[in-house]
Amino acid sequence: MRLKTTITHLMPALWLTFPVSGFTAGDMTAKQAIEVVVNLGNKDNQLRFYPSSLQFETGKLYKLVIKNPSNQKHYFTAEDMSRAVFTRKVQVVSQANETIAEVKGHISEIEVYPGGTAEWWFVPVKTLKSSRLHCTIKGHAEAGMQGNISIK
Ligand SMILES: [Cu+2]
Repeated sequence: MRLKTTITHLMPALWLTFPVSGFTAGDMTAKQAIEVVVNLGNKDNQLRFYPSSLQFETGKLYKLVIKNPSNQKHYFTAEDMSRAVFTRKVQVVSQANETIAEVKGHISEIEVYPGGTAEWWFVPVKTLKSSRLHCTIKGHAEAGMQGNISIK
C-alpha cells in the first residue's frame, strides 16, 4: 500500500526526468527561424512574385520576408496556406530595418506598400499539395502575379 503510493507520486517526476523522444518536441515557435524571401514585383514594375513557387515543411519555424521593391502596392494572398500554418506573428519593418509593428493572430493576406517589408513568422502544421498564391489587386493576378505554395 505504502509502496504503491510512493510510485504514483514519483510518476510525474519520472516524466520530467526522462521525456519520451518525439513526445516532447518543445515549443516549435521558439526555434531558430528559417528565412525565406519573396519579392512582390520588381523595380521595373513587373507583375510577378519572385520566386513564384514556395515550399515549406511542417513543424519548422519560418520567417517569410515579404518585400515590395516596386512602385505600387501589392498583396501576398494565400488563403489555403494561411489555414495550414500557425502564425506566430507578423512584423512590419521600417526602411532602417527596425521592427515598427507586430501583429498577432490569424493572418490570411498581407498588403505591402512600395518599398515596404513585412515578415510573416509561422509554423506549417498541415501538408499542402499546390495551393494558390496571388495578388488581389485588380488585374495583377491575370497579368502574372500568381504562384503556388506547397507544404510537405
Ligand atoms: Cu499586385
